[in-house]
Amino acid sequence: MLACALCAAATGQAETGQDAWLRYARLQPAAAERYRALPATTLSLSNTIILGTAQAELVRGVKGMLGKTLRIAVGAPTESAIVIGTVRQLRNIAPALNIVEGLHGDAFWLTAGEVRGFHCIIITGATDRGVLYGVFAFLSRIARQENVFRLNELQKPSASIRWANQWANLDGTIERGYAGRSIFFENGNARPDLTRVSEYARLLASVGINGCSVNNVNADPHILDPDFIPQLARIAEAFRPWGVQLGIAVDLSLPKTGGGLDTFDPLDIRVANWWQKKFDEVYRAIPNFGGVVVKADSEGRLGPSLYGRTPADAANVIARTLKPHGGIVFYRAFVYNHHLDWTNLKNDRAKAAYDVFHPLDGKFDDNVIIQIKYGPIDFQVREPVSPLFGGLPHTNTGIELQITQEYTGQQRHTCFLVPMWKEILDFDLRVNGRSTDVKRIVAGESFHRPLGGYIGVVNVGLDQNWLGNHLAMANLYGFGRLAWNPSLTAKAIVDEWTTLTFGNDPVVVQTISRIQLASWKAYESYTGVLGLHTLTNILGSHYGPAPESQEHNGWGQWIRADAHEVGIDRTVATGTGFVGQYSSDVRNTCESLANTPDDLLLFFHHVPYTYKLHSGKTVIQTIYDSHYAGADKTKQFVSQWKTLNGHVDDDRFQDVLAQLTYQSGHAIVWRDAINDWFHKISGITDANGRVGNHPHRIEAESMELQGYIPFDVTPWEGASGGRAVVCVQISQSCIAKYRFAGPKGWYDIDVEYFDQNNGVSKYQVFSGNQMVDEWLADSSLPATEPNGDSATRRHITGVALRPGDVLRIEGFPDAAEAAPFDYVEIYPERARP
Ligand code: GCW
Repeated sequence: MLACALCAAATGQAETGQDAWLRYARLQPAAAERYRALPATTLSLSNTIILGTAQAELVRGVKGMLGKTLRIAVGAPTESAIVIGTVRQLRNIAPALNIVEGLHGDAFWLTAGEVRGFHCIIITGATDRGVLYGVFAFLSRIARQENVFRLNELQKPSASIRWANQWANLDGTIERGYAGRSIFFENGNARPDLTRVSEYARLLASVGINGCSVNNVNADPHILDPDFIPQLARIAEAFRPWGVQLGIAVDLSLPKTGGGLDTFDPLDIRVANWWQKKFDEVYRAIPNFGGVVVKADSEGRLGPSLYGRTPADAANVIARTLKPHGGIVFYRAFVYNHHLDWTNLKNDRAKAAYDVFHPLDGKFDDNVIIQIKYGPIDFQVREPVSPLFGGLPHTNTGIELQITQEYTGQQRHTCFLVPMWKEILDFDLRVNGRSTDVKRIVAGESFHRPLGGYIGVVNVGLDQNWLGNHLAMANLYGFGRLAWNPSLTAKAIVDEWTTLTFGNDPVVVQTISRIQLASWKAYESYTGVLGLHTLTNILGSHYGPAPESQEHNGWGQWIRADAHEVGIDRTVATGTGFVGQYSSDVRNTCESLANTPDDLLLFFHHVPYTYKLHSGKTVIQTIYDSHYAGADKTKQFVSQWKTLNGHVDDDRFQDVLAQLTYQSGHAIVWRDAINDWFHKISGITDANGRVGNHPHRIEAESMELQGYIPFDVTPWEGASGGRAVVCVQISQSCIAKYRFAGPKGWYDIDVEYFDQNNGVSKYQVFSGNQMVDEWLADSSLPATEPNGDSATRRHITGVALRPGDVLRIEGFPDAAEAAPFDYVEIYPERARP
């Protein structure tokens, strides 16, 4: 790997992450030697557009990894070759070949055999797309230094639907996107240059994703304007060589709001005709158009309920216009009332999807898929499986997973979600007392449905590495791999991804896998445990800690924490009755306090803080301890990553180091905010004496201030002691001083400051007259105020201090950012708290 890093450096190629897991990095000579017998030619049995892509990819991959340029041929072999083509074409040219059974849909088969008397490697599938997937699998094997000569590998996707959703707005912004602007749109139009769209389609295809809906589900009415449809056609063209079908999200009120009708009642014949005409127009421009995603009666979007109609009425009217063209309607089950009365203890947002959709089971046309978020709330760090998966045996269903880390750290935190998705997919809903795990339901197997599958909300952006964090790309890779084969283990997936992304060095693979596999539980530990959701600011950024925001509003993400108890009683016996939406087997587990697993306890039950878990610890002590353990874990991620210095290229080494370092600082912000909040509300002290007790901490407001003034942070738990200091002196700097009283020695100093997105303040730290550090608060965190979103930690190592030394922080405000900071921690080297 070191050699590789050097050769990248020698050719001046920076490792930007743009090629993600398709880097095709040159193998070491000894490894490359194993592929010496590879045929020198690649022969395609036909010259269709997708086979052309597949062949070019094969050439590109082999060139990158082995440094050899394959000869390109089309037609019949005249020498030994890597043959690519569909089964039908293969049968024509090699009738004697014994072709494996079961090649349907997107399946592929990698094998070797005689074609016209020449020994060939064969990559085949029922369709061109299957062949393309086979080529990617073949190249992945070489990248991972596996055998490619004695293959007999048949691979079939678990489900036919494997889609990405992008929440891109036509103005170029992305709802819940964390990696720059949209690759699709800018200024109300499709981008003139769609190169990144083609590259994205390549990434999607390489993990078997076959469809992509490109615009925000909060859909812009202009998406179906007559002059926009040709622009969509350009995007579809960029997708087509990679076998990715285009989809769009539509707003159901369109016939009225943009279509000249006085209604959008789905049962009005004029409305049906309007949709028909619209989609005929779409299919004329885009013959392989894949389908539409619908968000209705949800978070302010209009829907059929306005006319007393059901989601089935609405879905079917569009489905019928798409049906002759093979298109699909993805109707989202994310339908709920966000003005719930929080004072009514029987109200429960978690019940909404099942209440709305279960009575409609069997009423949806067969080209409709109900797109169900994995849990009953909304992409939280932990939720139980949505009971709706078990409640629609006569309806097609798909599971909606979120790759963009809206509630799981927004790619500023590493949080590898495959282990969580696997727990969901493996969960057995025991419908009618039979084994019915989620992965078999969405595959259409359990209830014998014709369609079903996986939808991942991705939200890649123009940032070179697509998601803004190199390690986050494992989630996109993992989503595709799981949709293809949900039985793969999280470890197998992450090992594959790491090898392809960072190379074969076992130290690299082990270290990165370790970090990734521990990251979801770590994130859960310092954000919200025991099924409390991610205790973030749900009224704004969905990023930093703000537990209070869950309560006392209509959004229904309540945790019902009071002075004595916490959690929601969702039982049938005494609570909201949500538990009754599950089969009796699952009900028996969750209805009973004793049987409910600890990690979902507070999702299902309202208990005293002193309630003892299966672990033997009380609820409150578990909250305290987990937040410490989670934050500590992120500190280990940093030291583990540091061991890879020299083992991975310097560009990505530094990028990831900066990201993990930031994360380990923000994890402390989370830890303290949540613990302080529970401490205050419960009045129960931490048995281990840490909560509210920070021996190395000097609050900014207690320092000697020149120009700086104390500031009450909102919500209070976003700052230590609820207060920070701000510098409100126009065009001047402010100073905070502290006289050090500890013993002489080497110290590390952490400065907890706030990095808002509405200014670039400068900070300087002096010991006596000597500056020991300076930096700019120039990141783009989602905050315009000092709070738990903007709180950031600067770590300064190796400062020599003597008793009486004066430590001085000088802050230079900029624009609306008043060089705010919260506290300083001074601690002996290696004793980081
Ligand atoms: O969680 C919420 C997000 C919204 C999103 C919505 C949805 C697109 O905060 O930004 O809207 O889910 O899934 O429709």
